[in-house]
Amino acid sequence: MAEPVSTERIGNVAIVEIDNPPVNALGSLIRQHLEDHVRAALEDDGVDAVVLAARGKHFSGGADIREFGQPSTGPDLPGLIARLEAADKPIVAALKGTVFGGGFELALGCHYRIADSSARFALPEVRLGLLPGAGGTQRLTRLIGPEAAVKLIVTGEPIDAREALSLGIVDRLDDGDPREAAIAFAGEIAKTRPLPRVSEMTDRIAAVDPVAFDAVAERFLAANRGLTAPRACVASVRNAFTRPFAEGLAEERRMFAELRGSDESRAQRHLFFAERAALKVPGLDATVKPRPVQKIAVIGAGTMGGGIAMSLASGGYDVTIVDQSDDALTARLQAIAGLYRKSAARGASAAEGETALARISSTTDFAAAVGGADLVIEAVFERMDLKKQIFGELGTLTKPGTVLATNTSSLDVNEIAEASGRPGDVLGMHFFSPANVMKLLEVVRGDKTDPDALATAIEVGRRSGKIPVTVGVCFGFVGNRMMAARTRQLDAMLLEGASPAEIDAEARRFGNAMGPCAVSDLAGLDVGYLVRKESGRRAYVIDAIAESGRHGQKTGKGLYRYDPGDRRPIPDPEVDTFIDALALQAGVTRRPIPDDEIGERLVYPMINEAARILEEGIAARPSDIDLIWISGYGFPRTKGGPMFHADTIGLPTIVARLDELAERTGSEELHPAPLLRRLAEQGGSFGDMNGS
Ligand code: 3H9
Repeated sequence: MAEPVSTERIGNVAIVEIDNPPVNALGSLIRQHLEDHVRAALEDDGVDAVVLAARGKHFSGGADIREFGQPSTGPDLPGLIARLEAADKPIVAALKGTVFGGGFELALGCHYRIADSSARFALPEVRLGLLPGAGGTQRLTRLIGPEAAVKLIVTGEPIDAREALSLGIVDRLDDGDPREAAIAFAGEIAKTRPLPRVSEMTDRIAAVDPVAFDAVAERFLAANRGLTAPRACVASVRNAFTRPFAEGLAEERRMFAELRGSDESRAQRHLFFAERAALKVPGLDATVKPRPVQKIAVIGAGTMGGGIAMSLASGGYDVTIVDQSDDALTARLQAIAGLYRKSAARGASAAEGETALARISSTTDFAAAVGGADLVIEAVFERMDLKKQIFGELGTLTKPGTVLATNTSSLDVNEIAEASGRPGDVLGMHFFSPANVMKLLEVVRGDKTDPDALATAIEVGRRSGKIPVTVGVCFGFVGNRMMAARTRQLDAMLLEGASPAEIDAEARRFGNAMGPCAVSDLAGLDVGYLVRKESGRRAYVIDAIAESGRHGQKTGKGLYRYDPGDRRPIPDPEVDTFIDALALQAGVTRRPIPDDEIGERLVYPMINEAARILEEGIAARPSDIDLIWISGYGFPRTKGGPMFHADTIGLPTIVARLDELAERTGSEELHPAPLLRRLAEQGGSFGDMNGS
């Protein structure tokens, strides 16, 4: 095995190089080797300057996240960085690719920074529920000033090398090899003194207006309400200009340790790995290559078709929207152009919007559009007969090898696949509304889907900025099937005595932005009603309300009522009276339902359904289910998804409550799934099933 850190001597310059693929994470072993190599170089009388470089594409992705939560060995990163900075010989960082988190902090401890144009800088710790904990908040603030620093630290957004140069993060940009450039530079400045140490810089923090700073910070915090880490980031940047360096550093370290142990950070770290794990699909190894795709036809000019087209265009694909109606196509293209204008007005790049728009065309010529496509995505009404007819035509009109995808949200993909006559090419690509915004893509693998067709859908999703999660065929797949389990409980609770406002209040307390009743009114009660009707299902209360003509916000009345032009839900006594009558008919005596019972019944039945989904192999691992609920259904990120949350509560607690609820309500489906009961009895967890 190659040495994880090595030293090479060129003249009076020592090049200390990290080699820890894939991202040069700074785990304990690397820190120990770095410490040893740098010390040896500094102690060597023949060395006048040191270059700190890294092999591979990336300088460093930061601290090794896998080691968080384990006992720490070797020198800690803040200490190592402090010793580099205190060195009496110049240390020059040679930067390229990812310079993230602890990797960025390491570079800030060097005396000079040279980068090539591939370098991207970020302090993304906030996205893991953390703050930069190796001096990043203190040094970056001193280097570029509090307002620029707080933006980088609270958003976690990367900036490119050019911006880093203009902010003063980088001393020199060189389009050749940054290692070579750093060696040459180190030779030039080897004898120059004093050494610039960021911790000693005071220019940018000398005359800060704290009121102006708070105003800027508040803007960034507004988008992160309810999260702890962003507030800690702001507090720490503030320390950088209000307290001495050593105090600010100690406080940063204290906050970092506290956040690292929090459920909020554990949940976000889990999601980081969940996103990567979801791309590893069982049965799809690295030898399976996606089919080449450039031209994509989207069938259906509805809102969904338009949103899908926008996502694909931003991924660089040429998209043709096909519909029978010229008017529908014209209206959809206008709507799409309007959405791009709106996002440009909100700060997105207008040029990128125009480029994406130019990639979208439309036609009523079905045969021509699908005949030239490498991938076809059908996004028409949720009706099996219609979908089968379309796939029958696609089977003959498309080229061999064209991947055929249906955007169905619940229908049997195997049945649709058979209708095409070439089921190996067929799968589901279930986008979520609004499809240009929502990250989730459920990729539905049919029984006969070819591995390379599956790899194609995953790749197209990934390039289009989605989080593709592969699932198997069943009614509603993973997300909507669990949602249906929740809706059945919601409906039962409405009948038994809970009001929509009580249910929604409990969901908001849990961390949802909106409660499920308000969401149903927003989406339209008729939508769920029609889906259930098509599949022979019924929600006793909600469907009766929909049938009474109350369809939600669009009719001014649903589970709530709405004042004209106002989207705020207002509790409606008419709804109570309506449900009272339904309960009477059903022989149910209504009762107040305690808040904690409402909370449990909104979440535990979903967890139970998820356990059945895992038993059936519809989802490959619990973390895939978490990803689906976080990226497609607004499950609070800080809870890490339903399966992670289940582990946090403790499976025995959930099983005991489900047993009680099943007993009291007589509901068969509330009996704990065998997998859930088994895990609870054996002291296991869903996390164990993720294999990490
Ligand atoms: C930190 O630095 C704390 C400090 O402030 C203070 C410390 C005291 N650790 O994403 P990819 C793995 S917190 C461990 O597919 P890409 C990843 O899981 C850290 N593993 O590649 C995957 O493994 P696998 C702050 C990591 O090229 C493989 O590398 N830093 C780490 O698309 C490839 O990853 C961050 O938050 C890590 N830090 O993107 C950066 N990073 O093959 C997090 C990656 O087994 N990382 N892995 O699935 C990223 O944003 C992206 O991974 C990166 C590369 C841009 C680096």
